[in-house]
Amino acid sequence: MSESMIMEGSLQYKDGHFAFVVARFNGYIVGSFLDGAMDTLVRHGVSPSYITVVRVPGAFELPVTVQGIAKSGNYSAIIALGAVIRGATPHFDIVANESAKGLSAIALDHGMPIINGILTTENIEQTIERAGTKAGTKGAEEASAGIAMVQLLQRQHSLVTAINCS
Ligand code: INI
Repeated sequence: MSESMIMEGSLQYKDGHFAFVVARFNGYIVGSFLDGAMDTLVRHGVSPSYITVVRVPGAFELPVTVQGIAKSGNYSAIIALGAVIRGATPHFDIVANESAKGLSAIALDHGMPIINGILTTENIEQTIERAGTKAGTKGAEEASAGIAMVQLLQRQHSLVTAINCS
């Protein structure tokens, strides 16, 4: 029996340019996501000079900013970071849903990795658990997903090109 082809993104990567778009709202928490994500990118071989950080007021402003960066064509992946806490806002559902929908639409429109690092939680305890305590840091997960997706989409593109040319 012939072997299956398994395509997945490697976590070693040094060539890509990464942009973080970071919400200032709940900055204490989101700052820890950014620290974890930066640390993960650098430990996986990405040069700090290839990383750009853009700050926006809140999660609701993430998609429009990510869209502008995606259009520039200068980045391999964009990682959006934010924290929306249900107890803290009467318009939780609007901020949480619209920001996630916006990011998905940009990823599909541009065919590029847009990582949704917007944490949505019920309360501050759950939030703190994802900011480097019990459940590790969400930022590290998002950075790993960014590296893996850049490489996976590149390989997929090469494979499709090879199939089309054969
Ligand atoms: N923005 C967040 O990133 N997280 C929140 O929990 C939040 N709350 O609680 O309201 C929040 N609101 C601000 C929003 O993202 C926009 O910045 C604001 O509505 C202006 O458009």
